[in-house]
Amino acid sequence: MQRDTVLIIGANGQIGTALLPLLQDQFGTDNVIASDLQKPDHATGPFEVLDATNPDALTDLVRRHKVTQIYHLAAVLSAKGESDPLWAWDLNMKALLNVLEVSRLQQLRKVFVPSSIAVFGDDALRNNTPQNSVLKPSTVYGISKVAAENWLAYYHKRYGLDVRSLRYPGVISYQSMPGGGTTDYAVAIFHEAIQGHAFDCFLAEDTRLPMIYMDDALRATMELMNAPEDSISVRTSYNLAGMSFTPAELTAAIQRYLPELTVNYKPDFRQAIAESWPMSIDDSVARRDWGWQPGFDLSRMTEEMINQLSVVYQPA
Ligand code: AKB
Repeated sequence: MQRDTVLIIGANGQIGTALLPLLQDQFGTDNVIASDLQKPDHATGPFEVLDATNPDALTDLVRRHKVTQIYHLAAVLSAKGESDPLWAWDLNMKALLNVLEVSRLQQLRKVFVPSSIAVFGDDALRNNTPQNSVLKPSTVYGISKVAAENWLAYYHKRYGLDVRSLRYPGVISYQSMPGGGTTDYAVAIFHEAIQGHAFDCFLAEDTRLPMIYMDDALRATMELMNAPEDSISVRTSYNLAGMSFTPAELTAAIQRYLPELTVNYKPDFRQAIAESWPMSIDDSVARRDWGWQPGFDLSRMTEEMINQLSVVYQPA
């Protein structure tokens, strides 16, 4: 059996931080190279400072460590991207094309590149959004993910590169904060609630969005990456669903544990982004192809977040 060496690009981000220990369990700590723009204070296992937009640096790293798989998690997200669209496009596309080209040239075995519900926009059904929908995104992040999905399919078809992808909904986790997304409110509210603070929500109370708990997002990622190659029928990106809720429903779920929580609704520019996205996702193709089943609904996720963050914010 071939021994894999895995590279995570964007290891300091919300998903990278939580995925690293799982990949270390599967492949062995020394066989997982974490990389990002800065070395964190407490790196567990090998870490490389990497700017993924630099093709020579990426090639050198892949060769030195004999990397066989890449998880490319670095991207500018939906809300942040809108502050400088050309910068976001440039960064997202440069890093993606470097990853694909280096993976092709160095003959990597597998590559994971996430996509997002941000690929959908006007003209897609907002309820139970189907796998094959019209993709007219409202943000530069969404445009870059639609382009990315098509590049993934192209590299698979033209070069046989085994590249796999999921359209993540908003990911909810306690391990680290997301940065620059439209779904970030659903993480930030827990941190404020647990500290006894009022929460200013940048979305209106009835804005329904698809979300997923980190454990489910990671399990989906591992299940997709470990699925037999011939079971993968989607080479753009799979729809993936966990749960769907509004800020008002999330507030009520948290208030079952922290009844004193108050929320002030102050919708800003992110409201229009959220309103262009699905309210719920049809992930039947992922269920059929590689057996996807979510494990966390709103109440189980809320209980888990409160339990985990109670430990993080425990008084010393
Ligand atoms: C964002 O809000 O931009 C991300 C996403 C849904 O991809 N969390």
